[in-house]
Amino acid sequence: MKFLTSLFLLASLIYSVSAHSSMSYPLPRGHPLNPNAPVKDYNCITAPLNGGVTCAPKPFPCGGYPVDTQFGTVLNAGEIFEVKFYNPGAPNPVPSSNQGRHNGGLCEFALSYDAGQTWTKIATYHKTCPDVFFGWKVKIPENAPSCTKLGQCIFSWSWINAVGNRELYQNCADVKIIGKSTTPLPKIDITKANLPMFPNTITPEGDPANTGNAKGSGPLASDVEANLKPFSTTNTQSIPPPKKPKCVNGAFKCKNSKKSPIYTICKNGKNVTLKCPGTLVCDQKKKKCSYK
Ligand SMILES: *[C@@H]1O[C@H](CO)[C@@H](O)[C@H](O)[C@H]1NC(C)=O
Ligand SMILES: [Cu+2]
Repeated sequence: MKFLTSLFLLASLIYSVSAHSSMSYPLPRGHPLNPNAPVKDYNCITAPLNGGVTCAPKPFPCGGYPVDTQFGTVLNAGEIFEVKFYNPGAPNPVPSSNQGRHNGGLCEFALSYDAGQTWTKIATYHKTCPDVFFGWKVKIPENAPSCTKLGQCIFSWSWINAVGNRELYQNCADVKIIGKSTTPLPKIDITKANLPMFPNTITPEGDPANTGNAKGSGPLASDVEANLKPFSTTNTQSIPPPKKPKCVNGAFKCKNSKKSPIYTICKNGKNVTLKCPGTLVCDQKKKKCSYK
């Protein structure tokens, strides 16, 4: 929570407005505008998991909101879309730019196929995120498999604010994923910090020119570029580097067929190039150095 003036504190006690933004596309669990949300959280959907002035702490993952009654969003493998944010307002769901940016910070977008137990981070925005005045491009990996079991398939936005109390925010959308691959995505965990259950403290870099509710400078071009790259090439950790074939220890090979002293011999799986001592030359038939 930002440090509030007494007037604003009074206003926020009356309306219980949390002055941050929430993810509004895809619409997350608990969101006042989500027609499939069994519980609509007008007051605290925008609050951090840590809780705040008028909001109780919310559990990780996803704030503990009930699963939607049906999928509201279908995403296709390889699809590029823009995540949107705003404050849904309270008590009426009037969109508001009362976004309490805390100078932005670190936004991560991730998929879960197991109800939020494990994650595959698919996009990262540094410094300037979130911001209701911009769209934030994300690509569903082209090799994402399908996910069709309601409650298991989650698109998550998590945010660690740059300025203010150390907090972790998360909204989770129930999304159906249509893919072609049958191989699970590699696990790439989201940044977990600033909560009693994740006690490490992280203060990411922010966007000093854009505080409070002001329009920030938008997504960094370098982040957009990185986020739209083919997923498999940006995540080399998931693909083991091709292993060099090892040679058979002791394998002996003369460099030239004609009386050269140069030969290679395999030691510990590697070819080592050596020279026969003195006037000896390499003899392929005998597999050793010998007299001419
Ligand atoms: C070692 O040398 C042999 C003979 O020249 C070659 O066939 C093999 O591919 C080499 N192996 C490696 C691991 O460099
Ligand atoms: Cu705040």
